Amino acid sequence: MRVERAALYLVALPLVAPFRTSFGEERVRHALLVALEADGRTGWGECVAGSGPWYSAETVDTARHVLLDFALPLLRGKEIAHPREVPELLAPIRGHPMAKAALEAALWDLHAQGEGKPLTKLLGGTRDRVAAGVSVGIQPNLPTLLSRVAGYVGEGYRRVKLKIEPGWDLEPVAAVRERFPDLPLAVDANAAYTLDHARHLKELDRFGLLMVEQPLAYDDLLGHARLAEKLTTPICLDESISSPHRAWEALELGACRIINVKQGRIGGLSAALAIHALATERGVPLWCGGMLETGVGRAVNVALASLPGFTLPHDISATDRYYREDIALPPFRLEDGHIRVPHEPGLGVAVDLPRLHRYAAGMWTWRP
Ligand code: NPQ
Ligand code: MG
Repeated sequence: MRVERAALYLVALPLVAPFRTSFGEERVRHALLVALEADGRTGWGECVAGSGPWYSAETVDTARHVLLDFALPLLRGKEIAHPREVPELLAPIRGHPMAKAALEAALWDLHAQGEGKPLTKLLGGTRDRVAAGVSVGIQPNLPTLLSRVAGYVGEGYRRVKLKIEPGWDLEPVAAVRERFPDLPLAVDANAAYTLDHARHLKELDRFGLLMVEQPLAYDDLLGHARLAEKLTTPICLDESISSPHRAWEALELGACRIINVKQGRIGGLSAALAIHALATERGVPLWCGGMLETGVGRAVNVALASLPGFTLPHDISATDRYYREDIALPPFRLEDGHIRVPHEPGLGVAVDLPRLHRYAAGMWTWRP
């Protein structure tokens, strides 16, 4: 296939409730969508960058700039036989994994449509449904937290992840653990602590948590390795794992025992497949993280989570956990605590163009 035209859409989708993490609060998800045209078909990809450089250095605006001015031009005139060729084509661009991943996803969608197969099949998926977990933001108080968690547990979510930060950690975890003694429970600090907090973080060990996710800085693999020696709770890395090579380094150093895989953070599905191969070889459990994706990115995550090495419940929730109205249809629903893996050719979701335009905050086109 050869890219004949590209369109980028910035959408502003209101969240059903504010989502607060240690790095800030979001009420509206600004998402950058990429549509590529080839052979009379349209392939879709979603860039997971946020509106500001808080979770990672990239933003929707840096990603748009890199896509339009550098990444798409590298594809000009190129006949692409398989989306796994994309990382090499984009290799001249240093960094910007979120921009690259969006482009690669759109090419996987095009390729899957061309083959008449669902994305799960092309990736090597072996499951027809994936276990749904839910990520619960920092709440104003404990009663609100408990009622939110009770709501999600009642809906059937298989695992709850609490966002923590200094001042909102041991108390909320203790309260949730007391009310739900058997609930699979995890915490995610989004890099809010330092090694000086090691003794404090050690207190988490008594709650039987599945993992503590990204307690320290995004660029501190060695610090995580030191902390891991002190904790019995497994450390899972998210922000720190920016590539398959970094995953290898983290495992070699003992910086984590679990990896949160986000294809959008590590440069695309090919990189996710590489981490899957590495983790399978080493017996390291994986799960698929979430970035408040629209249906486009959610469909990519669901397909990836269907691979055999993704053995822990994911941050893949039903569409209605985040959005009342999504720009892609049909919405993903919770069925017995799981999300069904689409079996239609391509991503298995269709972008609703009237809705896309209704929520659009910007649109750009590119031709070779
Ligand atoms: C995480 N996601 O695992 C991320 C953090 C996150 C579901 O907890 C805009 C852009 C909003 C990026 C909210 C979940 C975001 C964002 C949360 C990333 O660390
Ligand atoms: Mg995280």
